Amino acid sequence: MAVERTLSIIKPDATERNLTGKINSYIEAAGLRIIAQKRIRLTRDQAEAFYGVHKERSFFGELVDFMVSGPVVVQLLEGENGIAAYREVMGATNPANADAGTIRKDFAIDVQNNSVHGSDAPETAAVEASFFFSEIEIVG
Ligand code: RTP
Ligand code: MG
Repeated sequence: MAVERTLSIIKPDATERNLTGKINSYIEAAGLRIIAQKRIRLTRDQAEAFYGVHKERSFFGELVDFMVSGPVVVQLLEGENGIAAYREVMGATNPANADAGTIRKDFAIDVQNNSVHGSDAPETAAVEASFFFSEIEIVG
């Protein structure tokens, strides 16, 4: 196993309900370290670019509307097998299918308002990290 970094976003449904600290406690309990973090408001261009891989999907417009609807907290996480470790504690995309004890099971509202994003592979993690953070913002 290798130490990996992964990009996390605490989504608008969660910041709206003041859940940042609770979600961070799940992240840290999973053995991941928050090595960079900031609260921002995504522009429509940024949200469209970030989720560009989904632009042909039926839910793309709604997804972008949701991601710009309020503040988000973007974070860089680091830990052993970090990408998979975070996906595991996030739980399934649809909270109805998420395992007990996961962030989405405990906090998500529905398949769209699902509280967190996590990178899905080393290549996307690197691209997503540099989308939001410069080297001087990261203290590993
Ligand atoms: P994410 O990229 O945010 O970490 O989520 P994911 O990998 O678990 O799911 P993905 O398939 O990449 O979908 C990205 C986000 O789009 C919204 N979504 N809405 N209405 C729908 O059927 C639907 N499906 C997905 C969710 O916010 C999902 O996390
Ligand atoms: Mg995804």
